[in-house]
Order: sequence, then C-alpha cells, then structure tokens
Amino acid sequence: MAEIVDLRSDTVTRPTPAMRKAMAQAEVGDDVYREDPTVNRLEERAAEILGREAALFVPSGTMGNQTAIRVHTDPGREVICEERSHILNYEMAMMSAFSGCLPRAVRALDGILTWPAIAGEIRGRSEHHARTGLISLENTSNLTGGTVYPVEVAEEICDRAHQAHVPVHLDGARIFNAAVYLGESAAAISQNFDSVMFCLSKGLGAPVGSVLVGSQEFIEEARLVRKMLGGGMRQAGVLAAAGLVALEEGPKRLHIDHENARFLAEALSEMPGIRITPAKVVTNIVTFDVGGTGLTAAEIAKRLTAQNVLTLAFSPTILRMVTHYEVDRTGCERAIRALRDAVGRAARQTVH
Ligand code: TLP
Repeated sequence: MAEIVDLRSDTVTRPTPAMRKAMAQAEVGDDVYREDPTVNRLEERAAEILGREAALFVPSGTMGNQTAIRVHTDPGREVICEERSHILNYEMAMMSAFSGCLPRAVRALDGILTWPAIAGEIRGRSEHHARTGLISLENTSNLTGGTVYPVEVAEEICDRAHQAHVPVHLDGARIFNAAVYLGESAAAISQNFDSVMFCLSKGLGAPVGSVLVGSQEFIEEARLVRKMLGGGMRQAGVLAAAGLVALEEGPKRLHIDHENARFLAEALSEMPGIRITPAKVVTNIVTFDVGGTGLTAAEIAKRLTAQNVLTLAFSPTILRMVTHYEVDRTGCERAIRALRDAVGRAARQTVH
C-alpha cells in the first residue's frame, strides 16, 4: 500500500527527531509557579523574535486568540473580523460564550481587510449600538487560501484603529509563512499590533502549542485568563522544548512548502471543472473550487482518501490542500495523479 500523503493540514506534522531529543532532555518545573526553565526560555525567545516585551505559551491557537479577545474587550462589545476568519468560524463561538462579544463580520477580497472596509464599521459610545472593542486580522488568511496582508495595509489598519482607541489583535497562526513570502521578519510585519498569536504546531512542526505576545501588562492579564481556561500546564517544558526547536528551525524551510503549494496549484488549474488562480497561492495553503466537476468536495475527498491522499472539504465546493515538511514533491505528484483520476472519472461519467 502506498504511503499516505496527508494534505489535510500542516497541523498533522509530527515532531522531528531533533524535537523528540529536546523533549526527552528538557529541564522542567511547575509552570504555574513560573518554575519551568524550558517554558521560560521559549517565552523569552518568542518575545525576542517577535520584538515584544513578553510572551505566554498556550496549548493551542484557539486558546491564544480567545485569551487575547478576553483581555482586550468587555462584554457587550463588537469584534471586527473578516467573514471567513478562524476566530469567527472555527473557535466554537467563544468570543460570545467566553468574552460576551458579538462578531462584526466584514467580507473582503481574498480575506484581506483594508482600513476603508473597516472604517464604517467602527462604533464608539452610543445609546443604541454596541461599541467596537477589538479588530482582529488573520495573517496568513486560512480559509481564503493562505493569502498575505501587504505590510502597509496592516499598518494603516493598526494606526487608524489606534487613533480611534481600538486595539488590534493578529491571529498570526501562520505568521512565519507570511514573513517568508514577504521577505520580512515576523517582528517587522506585526510590530503595530497590540497582541499577536502564532502557532508552533502548524508549519513549524511542533506537536503542541502556540504563543501569545504583547506588552508585559497584557501578558500578565493573559496569564490569568489562560488559567481560567484550564491552560496552566505544569511541567510543560517537554512541549516547550519541541516548540523551541520549531521556532529556531521551522521558518528556514517554509519556502519549500510554498513552492510545493504553487506546484499543486499550477497542476490543479489545468484540470477540468476546477477553479483556482495559481498566482494567488503564495504560501502553503491551496483552496480550490471543484463545483465544475459535477462532484462535491466531500465526494472528491472520499475518492482521494481511497488512494491514500488526504484533503479537507471546507464547503460543498471548496477543497483544501496544505503543504508541510512531511509532504515532498513526490507526494504532491501523487496527489495530482489521484485528483486527475477522481475528476477524470467524474467527467467520463457525465458524458455517458
Ligand atoms: N486551523 C486549523 C483548523 O482549525 C481549520 C487548520 O487545519 O488550518 N487561527 C488560524 C488561522 C488557524 O488556521 C487555526 C487552526 C487556529 C487559529 C487555531 O489553532 P489550534 O488548532 O491550535 O487551536
């Protein structure tokens, strides 16, 4: 049986031998007492790399984002975010359930919000409307195919929001992918945000964990919220050790994932019934519309699974493939052959 080509997500990456070694040798202590030297080292290093005062290790990106929302807002506020953002669609309505906020969703081309799109949605003190408590951007934007904020667009949003006394959070789950594409440092592309969450457990390859960064004061508050959510993790140094390897080594090879994603996109664009613009695939996420094949995304995913190629159906017509270090060029070629077969068969069935 052929090996599995798992393109469902970059979250499926398993720890590298270097990570496993670091985990086995990690010095640990009780992190709730701030006594885990490896967690402390990861937090110091993350703050340094992102150019911030402080950082907090959290078990997941979801906890990082929702902790930030809770710290930045009060109940009864609105959170401006893109219509397809992860905080709105994939985080169990936690901004409402936990922070008492309403999302104010704005749709933007390729998921990239601009200040003109946001400006009219900002609400101040009023006897009728909920006040805007936070703006949250996502870079890269997952559901729109790993698209990237131009630096000046994000900067304008942050500057203008601050003039309106509204904080801005960055869901930077894949900020290092964005940085690699832009040829800038992660610090440079996120310096104006009030807080940034990034994931160690996606393309960087760590088994578990994300980091929230910001000012000392913000992180002190976030530490309390993390505890409320049950995220005080005790001897978490075994996880932080893998996170440190991910942070130092992971970003160096992300350009390979981006090249493989573009390779997939080019091949997909030539298949009947599939719609994708390869030039828009600039990081490691490939989303494409399969509506023209006569099959649903779920049906295609099922056919691919039968050939040991795993993908994710995002909607009835949108299928997603994500590249990462456990899928090489040969794996991508196998995925293309399997998809050609699945779609080709559909086309033949339509003719008869
Ligand atoms: N994204 C996952 C799924 O939840 C969709 C994936 O496979 O892409 N922000 C963004 C932009 C994300 O893509 C994700 C995970 C998160 C936050 C949440 O991270 P975790 O899964 O660690 O809670």
